[in-house]
Amino acid sequence: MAHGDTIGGFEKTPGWLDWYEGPSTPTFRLPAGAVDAHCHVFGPGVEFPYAPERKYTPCDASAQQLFSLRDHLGFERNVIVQATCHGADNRALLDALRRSGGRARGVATVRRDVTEDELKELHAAGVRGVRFNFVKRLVDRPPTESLEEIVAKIAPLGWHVVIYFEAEDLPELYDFFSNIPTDVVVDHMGRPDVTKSPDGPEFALFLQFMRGNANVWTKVSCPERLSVTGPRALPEDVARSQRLAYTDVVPFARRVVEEFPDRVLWGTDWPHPNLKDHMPDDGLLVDYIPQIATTPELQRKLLVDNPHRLYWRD
Ligand code: 0GY
Repeated sequence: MAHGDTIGGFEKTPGWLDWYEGPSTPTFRLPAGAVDAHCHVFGPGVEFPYAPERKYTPCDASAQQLFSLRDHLGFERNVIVQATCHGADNRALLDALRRSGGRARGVATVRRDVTEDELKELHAAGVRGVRFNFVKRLVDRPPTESLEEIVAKIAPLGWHVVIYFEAEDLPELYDFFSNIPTDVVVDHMGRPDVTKSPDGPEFALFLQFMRGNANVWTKVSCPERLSVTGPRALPEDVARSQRLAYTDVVPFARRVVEEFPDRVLWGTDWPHPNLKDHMPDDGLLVDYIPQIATTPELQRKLLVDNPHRLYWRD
């Protein structure tokens, strides 16, 4: 079903896949206090227009719809990340944070000229970080000096920087990232190419980046985005009965969870922007978690302790 094709005068990017309605109930029971630490709101466009500089136009995905999903899956809280389709206009994000009753924190996008008062307003609403995006299909990359200026402005607030990049770009960005003085959170393990070996040089560089920088965390999220075999790597009856999906991503995420148990986060990535071949059942995504965090202790750190430490420390 389409979620508001042209409401507010916005027409979705051709081929856009809408989020999955009626997700299944996960078999895995999330621990009390679990946080979905990577998700977005889109619009609604009629209320919160999409940014003129956006590279895609999504379907609407409102705060209320996000909170319904949270409750259905068994999460208690969300970290809502500003999506590039809203540029540096954080109004939809702030509205969602205010509606959450303290159960959501946010990561915003700001420009170099952001003022102290604007940052204070974002902080009061629940923002605790900014996102720097280096994925070329999503944004035109801003100059490094502007990012350094932003870091200097947000560091005194105790915020962190979320970075999103493709694995092939890490060598070029490695030194810049290593010099960020705040905590740094890498989206989706730096997007490894999972057709390559988790023991190969590309993923080794990412692991080295985390080993060498104790301030770097990562989200072990988005198997649906990284997977090549997709949700049905196993024979369909086995996959369905055991609710195993995206198994080709497991060796990467499990390695990271086990080596850095105190610096990992997990999120659904709802409403899953820009997926091309399938839209995940968010219930099945939750059932991916015990494949990569295999003990109750690792699960508690990933889903409860770590996100609380980073986002609800004040
Ligand atoms: C994600 C991934 C994507 C998009 C965005 O802000 C965004 O537009 O993050 C993507 O297309 O890979 O993490 O949501």
